[in-house]
Amino acid sequence: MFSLFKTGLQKIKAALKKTSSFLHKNLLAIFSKPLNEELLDDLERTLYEADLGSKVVSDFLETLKKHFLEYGHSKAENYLSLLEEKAYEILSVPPTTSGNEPMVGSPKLILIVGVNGGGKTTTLAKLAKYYQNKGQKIILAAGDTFRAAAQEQIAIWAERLQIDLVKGTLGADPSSVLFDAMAKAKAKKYDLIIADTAGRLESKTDLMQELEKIRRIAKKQDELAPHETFLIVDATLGQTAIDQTRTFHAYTPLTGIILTKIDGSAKGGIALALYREFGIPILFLGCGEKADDLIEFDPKSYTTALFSA
Ligand SMILES: Nc1nc2c(ncn2[C@@H]2O[C@H](COP(=O)(O)OP(=O)(O)OP(=O)(O)O)[C@@H](O)[C@H]2O)c(=O)[nH]1
Ligand SMILES: [Mg+2]
Repeated sequence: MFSLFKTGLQKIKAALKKTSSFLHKNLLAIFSKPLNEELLDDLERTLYEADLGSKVVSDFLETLKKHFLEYGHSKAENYLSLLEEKAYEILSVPPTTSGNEPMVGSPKLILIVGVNGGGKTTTLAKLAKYYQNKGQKIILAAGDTFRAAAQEQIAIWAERLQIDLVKGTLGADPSSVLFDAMAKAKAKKYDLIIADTAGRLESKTDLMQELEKIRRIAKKQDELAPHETFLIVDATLGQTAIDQTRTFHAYTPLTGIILTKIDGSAKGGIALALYREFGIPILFLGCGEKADDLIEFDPKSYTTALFSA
């Protein structure tokens, strides 16, 4: 029967279309000839352009060379399958952090962090809807007290999704907003607090240290908090995402990464690059501006989509 609802694989294929078209077209052209040094250079360039990152690129090159030495020239399709298998193998290595564990203890706090304009507030709304659909009682904490518009933006989402919100006042300490939200969540038996934070450049030490303070204050309410810290990364940034992740992880241990704007990007390989580098679970992909534009990250669907035509 014709279905209006896309399956997970269809959604991820659509979201990764730009990246997979780019990879497929270039890799097929390269693999149609017997491998030689010049083609390996072209191959390396193509893989870098899809933002797979240096570690994944060398994993891929090694896999191909090994196959070539053992079996000689193969059909292009075989090479593509080899890369797909290798990508899946990379994503199958156990993560180094927990990441989106089933809700234990309550209320649970998810802290949303990332650089300016990466999609934090929009993703927070998408997550709120996602967990709401799973039957969780949710409260949002408007921890971006830096921009006036930020409070309004989260209030609009809360209203639209019919989810409770603890607002802050402009210029207030974001920790205090979080503290109030956690107190309310405990008293009123919420399952989950999702806390927004202001955008911060990873190079601004004082702002990064503010994250440490936010964590300290959260621990006054619950020593296990924040139970999750999700870094929101704009996929269109490419390799900059690696540096961002490294710095954020150093100031506030991350338990998960959500890649946004994957819909407009030919740099969808960054998910693989990030996982290879840090082992922090990639949890979701953001693929648009609406509350439903959130795809649960599944390594199998991702690798299939990445190497599909
Ligand atoms: N195409 C697309 N746009 C997105 C996605 N996620 C967020 N956006 C858009 O990106 C812009 C910034 O999103 P915000 O959620 O305000 O980003 P932010 O990180 O909260 O920004 P600051 O609070 O200013 O640091 C908005 O126009 C969003 O609609 C996505 O997955 N795909
Ligand atoms: Mg925001």
